[in-house]
Amino acid sequence: MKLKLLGLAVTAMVLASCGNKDNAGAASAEEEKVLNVYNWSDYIAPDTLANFEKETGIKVTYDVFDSNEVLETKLVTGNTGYDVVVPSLTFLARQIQAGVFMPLDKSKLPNLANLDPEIQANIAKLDKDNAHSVNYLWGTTGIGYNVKKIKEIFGDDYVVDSYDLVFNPENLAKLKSCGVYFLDSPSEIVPPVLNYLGEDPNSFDEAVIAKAEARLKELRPYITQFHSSEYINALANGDACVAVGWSGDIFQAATRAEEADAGVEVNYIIPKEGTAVWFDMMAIPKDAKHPNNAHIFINYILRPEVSAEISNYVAYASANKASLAMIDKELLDNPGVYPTADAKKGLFSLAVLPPEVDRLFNRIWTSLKTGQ
Ligand code: N2P
Repeated sequence: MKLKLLGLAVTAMVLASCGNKDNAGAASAEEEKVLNVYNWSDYIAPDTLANFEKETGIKVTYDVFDSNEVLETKLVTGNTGYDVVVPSLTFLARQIQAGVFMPLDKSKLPNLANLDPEIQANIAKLDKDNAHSVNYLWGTTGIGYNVKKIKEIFGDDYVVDSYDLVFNPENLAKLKSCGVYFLDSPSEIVPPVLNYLGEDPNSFDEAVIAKAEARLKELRPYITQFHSSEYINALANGDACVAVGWSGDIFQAATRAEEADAGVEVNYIIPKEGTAVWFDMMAIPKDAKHPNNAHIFINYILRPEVSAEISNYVAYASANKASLAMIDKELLDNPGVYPTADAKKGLFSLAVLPPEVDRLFNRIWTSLKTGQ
């Protein structure tokens, strides 16, 4: 017991001296020059990490995931070995409550000043004082489709502007043979289905959620694949003619299709009924081994030119106001990336799910996928 107390006292002293400016250099020198980052797949520019390593001498190990559920399972177990992770804001909110993250040391993040104050204020509703997280990019969930295939099946005059294309079983049945992808995540699909059915997308009422489940069961025979990243290539090479997926991923599919020059044209729309908007947040797990390097990395990403380069490459929207002048005009003018004021009215954030609703979502998903 005594030893333990002594240990605590020593730790407290070391921590106190780390907070002292004169010792900041020494403290970081003690940290090994490595950084472990866990980010979404297809979510960074090709040379971002190499440039960071060259400038800082910090070697980055970069792993990827494609759903909040996968990331959360790891975070809750702890000991992830990661120094920076990127959950969506509504997931981050309940992870903060679970004590998963350390508060950021804002004195190490001068580039926070580059962020859009309006978006920061919105984020602060779930991460008080923006204490634990920094926006990486944001986007929407919507419909990606093969322009020619949809015309072939529904006629030249058919306009894709509604979730009716994918959430109405009669329509989806016609698409099965050309490939239908849905995101493999209940939290991404159940709320838009509820919203399409005229219900509150964020209802916690079991009877209301059951309506989404019933509709998904009707749609199930026509969904050829549940996956949250493979739809990019599937759309680009013509293996899928429709996907419920994320804005930037679908624009990346459009770019890949164009580069392949094999006659595939891909487009993305925000359905007129409204859909989910989400914010992906960089945060540092409490047990991170390289928190100082993590701050250096987050501050690097916050540079206007670095942020713009990533945003231009992955086609997601940036909350970095100072970077907007460097974002390609084509992207800024694309209503699928930066929604119009009108489209914004229909966007909803996802709710922070209480554990029982979270369990219900997962049960629905398992039963949907296994057919039991
Ligand atoms: C990138 C996925 C975008 C993040 N492939 C979805 N929150």
